[in-house]
Amino acid sequence: MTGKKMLLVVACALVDADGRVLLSQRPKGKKLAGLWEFPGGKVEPGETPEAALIRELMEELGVATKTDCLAPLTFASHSYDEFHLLMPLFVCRRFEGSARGLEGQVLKWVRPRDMRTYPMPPADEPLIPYLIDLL
Ligand code: 9L3
Ligand code: MG
Repeated sequence: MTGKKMLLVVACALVDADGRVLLSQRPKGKKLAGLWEFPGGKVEPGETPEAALIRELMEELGVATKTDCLAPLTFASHSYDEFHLLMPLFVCRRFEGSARGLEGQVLKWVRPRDMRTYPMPPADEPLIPYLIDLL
């Protein structure tokens, strides 16, 4: 028992034709600023994880995708001071539009084996080996 609130956040490994995955740098002023994360965000009440992710990808990156194009890969379970984060990671290889940092964030397409050189939030880092295995 931690007594912490559980926070459900969905994240995506967006994969390009070369097997690179999109990382998004958290902007200044936000929590964990400067760290490179898998794009995504909080699941709102009444939303499915897939719907939340489709919404976030459009809001943050201007990328359109569909539930059929989201494959569950693994998840993160990580305790922050204020809450416990549960974060499913989906893989998406089929999407429309070229990703842009619509919230001012810097984007980078990175091979999973090169991700160690990008400082990540502690929840995201343990997900890298699953992407190395997959891609
Ligand atoms: N978070 C961690 N890794 C990620 C994402 C998308 C989110 N790949 C954490 C950071 C915040 C919380 O989840 O503590 C909520 O995310 P946001 O709404 O601040 O982006
Ligand atoms: Mg977000």
